[in-house]
Amino acid sequence: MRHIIIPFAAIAVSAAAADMPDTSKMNVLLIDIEDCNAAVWGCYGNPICKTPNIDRFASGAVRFDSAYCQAYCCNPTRTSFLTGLRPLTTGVLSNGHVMNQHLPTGVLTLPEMLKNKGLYTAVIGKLFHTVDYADRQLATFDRIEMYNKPKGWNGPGPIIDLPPAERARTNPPPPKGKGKGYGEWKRRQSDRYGDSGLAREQEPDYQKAQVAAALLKEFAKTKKQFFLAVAQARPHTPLIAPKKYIDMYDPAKIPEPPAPASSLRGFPYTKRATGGNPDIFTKQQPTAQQAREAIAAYYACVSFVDDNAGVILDALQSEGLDKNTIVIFLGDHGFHLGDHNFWSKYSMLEATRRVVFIVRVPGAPANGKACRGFVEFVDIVPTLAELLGLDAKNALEGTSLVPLLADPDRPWKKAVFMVDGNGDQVVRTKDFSYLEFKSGKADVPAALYDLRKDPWETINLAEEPAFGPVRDQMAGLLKAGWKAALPPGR
Ligand SMILES: [Ca+2]
Repeated sequence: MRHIIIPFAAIAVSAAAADMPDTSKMNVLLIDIEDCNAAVWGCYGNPICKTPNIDRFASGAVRFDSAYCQAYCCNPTRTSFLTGLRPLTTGVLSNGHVMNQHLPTGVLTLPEMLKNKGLYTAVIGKLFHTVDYADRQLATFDRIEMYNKPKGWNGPGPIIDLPPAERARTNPPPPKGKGKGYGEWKRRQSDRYGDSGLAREQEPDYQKAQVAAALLKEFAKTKKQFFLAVAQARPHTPLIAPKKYIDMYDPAKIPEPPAPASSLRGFPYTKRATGGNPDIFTKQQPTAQQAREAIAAYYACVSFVDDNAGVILDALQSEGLDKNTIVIFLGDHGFHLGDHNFWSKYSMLEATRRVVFIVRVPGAPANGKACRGFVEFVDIVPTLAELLGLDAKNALEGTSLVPLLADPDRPWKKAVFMVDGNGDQVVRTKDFSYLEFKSGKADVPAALYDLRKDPWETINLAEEPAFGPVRDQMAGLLKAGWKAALPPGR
């Protein structure tokens, strides 16, 4: 079995760690939301979308402005950030890869590491991609709420009685395995946006926040060190939310998406830019009006999630747990909102790579500041391993962020990396992004963007002779991989 690494990390960060409080007995609260464009949050600079709860949380936490996921859909990104390993190591490269059939022998996931350390572990909603893919890992949880239970799990029943999810009752899918009927239902479901037809109290995402508040109340009494993961299904498609959130945004006041098709040169995904998308507008591109309506609906979903996060964070505070709980707020990967004529995910571009990622460690010197250094989701496990003294066992492929929680301005990684299930890869530095396509899904073998002049990645410079040396350099960095981009002295 491979062994770690934590001793090395602990020595290497000792200077910064000296400024950090003793975190070894702290609890961990992870709020993970689905398919979130990082730029929609007020604290990330969005002037329209209203997110007062997370803005307030960020004002007392470290907001990572240059945070990147390692894969662009649920299963590979979650498997990566829950193991501290990159997708090429986990072997989980797409939503179709069953985690327990691909993970190398002996690899632990974060909840298992925390359980081994003696924490009480609880999960509300989705953490791993599906219960079938991670039954062994889910079985280690002390509590599972609002999610399917793995075989053999024998934990306590629901902490509060909730009515069955209205959505499932009012709009049931046809039986799975019926082929076309199910596919068509799924498409229509996913393509919807606007009023969900439900009151906030009927929405499963709000109910998850209620359950979280109840569990936090219990944790305040039992005083056991805990790990609690709470999911939010929005702003994943369908982009539906209670009417009061939809009414917050007037589509007429939503600006046109950037990077329109007319601005693209040497674009890698021309077929997709003119045809259907995954998850929404699946058959054809939206009209300009539909695009504005969908963005407004996305903002409504984000404001809804923000309110739910506020319920959880308020409960943490009112139970007196905020001073002893590490809080991580993240979106599992990004989302296109009409830029490049793209909707949803499944591209190697910035809108899917960049993620919302805010961390509050009580007493950390950098709380209240933004960190602009490159960080990756694969850094989460090394960070918690250092903060809590976990035996991660896995040969971790990220870098503990503890030094940045003490000093967010110190020099850090020079690049971030992402892969997809087809062998396509991207490396992004401060000035350039470089994409290599192996799958045949793209129309070009490579793309190079000068982010200093072209932050929306519209003009592919890969074949420009003047950029030959840059392309060679970026291709070399992509080949050398993450170890060639580590922070100084790591
Ligand atoms: Ca997702």
